[in-house]
Amino acid sequence: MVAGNWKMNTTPTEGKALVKAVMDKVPNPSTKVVFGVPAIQLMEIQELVKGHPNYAVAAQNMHQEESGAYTGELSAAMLVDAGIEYVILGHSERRDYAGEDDDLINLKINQALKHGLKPIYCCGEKLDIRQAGNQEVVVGRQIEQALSSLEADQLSQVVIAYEPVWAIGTGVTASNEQAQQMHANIRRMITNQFGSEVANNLTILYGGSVKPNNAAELFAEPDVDGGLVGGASLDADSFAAIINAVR
Ligand code: G2H
Repeated sequence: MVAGNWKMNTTPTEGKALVKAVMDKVPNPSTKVVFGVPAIQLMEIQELVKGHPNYAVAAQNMHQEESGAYTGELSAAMLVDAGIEYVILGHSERRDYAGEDDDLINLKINQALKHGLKPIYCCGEKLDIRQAGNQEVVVGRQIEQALSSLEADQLSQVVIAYEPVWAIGTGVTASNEQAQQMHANIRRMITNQFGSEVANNLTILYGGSVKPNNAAELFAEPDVDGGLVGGASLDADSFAAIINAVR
């Protein structure tokens, strides 16, 4: 899978043009391609990808409650009714700017799954944690808190994105070995908790400065099943090249 996370970029006009350009360049991707678009564009972009087997849309966030007095929020039911297939949850920017933690993200994941919406759950360590060599403990704890209450069959609907915070938007990418090591560790954790069938079928994306010039190498690692792409998903040529880097 290759998922683009546009973050707070593109106007609706620019967003439509970007999706059309990507779909023109890669009419039949060999992998699932997801556009993570700003809320205001969800329905229009969904119309553009509707009916295509390998293109889908993700919301960038969602509220954990059914409905009610939560000004500015989107519910899982709204997203599903609009035809949206995925929702990005727990991105480090939301952890930082909106104070989201894994207990809250766990509620959101459960709410998404209850409505048949597939969460793309983001985890990853900050630089000081990596420098202290504690990344596996910290990411392990994040995953345990966010996913522990799920049943094994629900895991088939979940995508995990490992995004080391020090690599996000910085131009610094984790080395192939660092990505592979963490992805293998995540798969091991999922094996222990949910069994090897669930773990082997799980999609684990790498995120953090994925670019056309590093995507193929990262995706060639055995436990890297694709990418969650920020900056490079905003340019049709770059995003198309990253999609085509999936083998
Ligand atoms: C990480 C990534 C997309 P970028 O946030 O989620 O962004 O590719 O710009 O580092």
